[in-house]
Parts: sequence; structure tokens; C-alpha cells
Amino acid sequence: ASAGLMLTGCSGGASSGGSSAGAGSDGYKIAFIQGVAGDEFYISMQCGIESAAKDAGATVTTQGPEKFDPTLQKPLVDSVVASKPDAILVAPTDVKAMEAPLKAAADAGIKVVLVDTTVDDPSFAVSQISSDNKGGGAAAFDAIKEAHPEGGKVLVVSVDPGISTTDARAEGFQEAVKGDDKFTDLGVQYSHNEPSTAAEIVTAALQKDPDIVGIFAANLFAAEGSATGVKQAGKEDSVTIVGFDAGPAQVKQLKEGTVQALVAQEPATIGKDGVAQAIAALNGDKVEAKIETGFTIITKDNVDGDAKDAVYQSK
Ligand code: T6T
Repeated sequence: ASAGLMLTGCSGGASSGGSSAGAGSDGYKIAFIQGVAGDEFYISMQCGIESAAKDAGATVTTQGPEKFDPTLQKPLVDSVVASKPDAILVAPTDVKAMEAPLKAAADAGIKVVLVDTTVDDPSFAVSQISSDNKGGGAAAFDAIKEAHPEGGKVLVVSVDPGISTTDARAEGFQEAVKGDDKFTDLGVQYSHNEPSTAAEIVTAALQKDPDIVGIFAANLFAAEGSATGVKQAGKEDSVTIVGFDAGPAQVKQLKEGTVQALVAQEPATIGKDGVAQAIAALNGDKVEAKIETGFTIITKDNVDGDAKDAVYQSK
């Protein structure tokens, strides 16, 4: 089923869009630090970064921690700072723990651009680029509501508290639930970015509340595990899962009917914009302090049509 999706390497599709970097940027060294290695969202972002850097004559190195964990990301940041790149594009894994190490990078004269996630006080960063995460959470509720106009119990499966993106998604979702008295909010549970933990959360929740109608899974791995959990509980027919992100596994689950909608971000555009802002800062040109990128709702109806290019790349 995945043969037509161009899932290997960086293809043109998902990496189109974003503003192009200016001229006169020859030879800049850019370091990209992912939230976690091997995550198709960050792989797609890397594709966007590499293509924009190539156009600008800049070089890119990419690394990510083995887990979405600030204790693993901080040493990476420290070693990247020691290697003295001109700019760092980074997705901080915690709003508090990553603030000081990244401020130290900026204090060392490196232009820091926050891509995807942010920190509590991002004033050291030249620019921040992310999806409308709160809006995406609200859109996820709309998709559940469309499938269950009668209302019912809904649950959020997130990653860890203190991640700016997934916290904002949960907030946007929960605010929307609160605004509709047909729905009952069962709260947020945290999977620590482990699909198996997300699956356990969902099977336990369905045992306790067999009448759950909707689950909002706040990222790729939460969605992967939530789908497994619903499947294990044999509840595919009554539970609607809406997942943030759209990797190949999520698309497969969508096509199989385990997941009903995906909120696809634009990681390649975030990456391209990040490069453009880093280079603008290095050249002393005007920098945009904050850029918000869009998202696409993918369902069975548009996955092979309009939304095809919204699917993430994998390497
Ligand atoms: O959802 C993305 C990213 O936006 C988030 O900050 C962390 O999880 C992902 O990388 C997906 O796994």
C-alpha cells in the first residue's frame, strides 16, 4: 500500500513551500538538533532544511537524541555549541530544562532558531517557527465531533508534560471539549513517546470507560500506540481516533480504518523557514520573530488525492 507514497529519501513533495534563503550566505555552517532521532516529523524537517541550505550554499549537520528527553538532548546541544556552528536550528524537548543550554548557545554568538517546540523564555532565539498547535488540537476535536455528533467521553493521549507543542495541542482540544456540553473530558494521559505505553493507556481507559467515543493522540507515537490499543480492545467500530502527524504508519492505520483523521503538520516548511531566518539573522537582514505554519486534515477521502503531499517523509 505504501509503494506509491515515495517514502524513501527526501522527495520534492512534502519539502515544497517555505521562504527561500537570501543570497550572500555562502559557507554558513548550520546545525540541526531534532527532538528525537528517527521520527518522520523531524526527518521531513531535515529534508526541508537540507534543501534550503543547499540552495543557500550552507552546510548542515543533523543529530537527535535517542529519546525525546532533555537529559539526552542537553549533551548534544553542548557538543554542537563546542563545534561553533554559525546557527543552530533546534526543537527543544522541554520548556524548562532546555532553556539554559540554548541560551548559552546564543550567548556564545550562535544564532538560535527554535523549530517546532519552544521554551518558557525564548527571548535568546532570533526566530521561532511552529505549527498552530492549539488550533490543531481544536481541529482534532471537530473531527471527533463530526463522527459523534451525539457527544460522549473523550480522552487525550499526549507525550510528557512540559513539551510546548503537545501541551498546546491538548489545551486546544480540551478548550474545545469544554465548549460543548455533549462531550465529557476524561483528561490527558502521558505516553512518554512510547507507542506501547500509549497502547496500555488506551486499553486501560477503555476497560474503565467502555463508552469512550473519541481519542485525541497528540503526536506520531501516541497515535501509533492508541490505534494498537483500540484494536486490542476490539473497539475500532465505536472509537474515533484523531492523531497529530502523518507518517507512513499513521497513513496505513488511516487506510485500515483504525484511525479516522490525521492532523498533518508542515515539517519541511518549518525547516525551510528556519534556514531562511537563520541566514537572515547571520546576514544582518530583517528577521521574523515568529512564524506559524499550517496543517492539513487527512482522512480516507483525501489521503490519495489533495492531501497526498502532506504525508511525511521517512529515511
Ligand atoms: O508532533 C511532532 C512534533 O511536532 C512534536 O513536538 C513532537 O512529536 C512529533 O515529533 C511527532 O512524533
